[in-house]
Amino acid sequence: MSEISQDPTPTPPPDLEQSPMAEELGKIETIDAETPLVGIIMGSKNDMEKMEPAEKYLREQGILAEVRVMSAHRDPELVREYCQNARMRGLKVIIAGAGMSAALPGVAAAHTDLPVIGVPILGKSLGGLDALLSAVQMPPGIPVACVAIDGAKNAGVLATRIINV
Ligand code: RP5
Repeated sequence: MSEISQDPTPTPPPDLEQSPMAEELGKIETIDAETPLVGIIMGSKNDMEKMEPAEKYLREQGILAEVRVMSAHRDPELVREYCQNARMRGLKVIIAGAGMSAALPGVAAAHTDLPVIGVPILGKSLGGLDALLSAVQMPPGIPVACVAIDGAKNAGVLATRIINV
């Protein structure tokens, strides 16, 4: 039977500043500093140019945003998963832009309790009213804060104000 050796002198606690754990904590802080606070989503890559002013304004304020294309009707599962995980991932606001019968802002709001800002995008017909009404006329309990048609810059401004409350 082998003997278990016992060291009678207890090991002194490691200096936290120098410990591997301190190094890891340092890394986590670095990652946190780079976590996007705003998710900018849009129904089509063709919406990108119209949505760019939101990202630009946020960048000018030093607020990191991530930009994703996902359609409420073409990628419903992706939209659900993204919005359900948004708070856990550290996002504070979702900006959702879409044209035509723009379901994306409302669907996003249905899957998260974060503030959702809708950007109705001018399509080829109805002067953008289709998208405006789809975003703005949400039933009670599932709010979308809707900016003007093609009003992406204001979505960035509003998101900044929400974050700075
Ligand atoms: C919406 O339908 C998109 O947000 C876009 O504005 C509109 C047309 O989509 P594409 O045919 O340009 O992909 O889903």
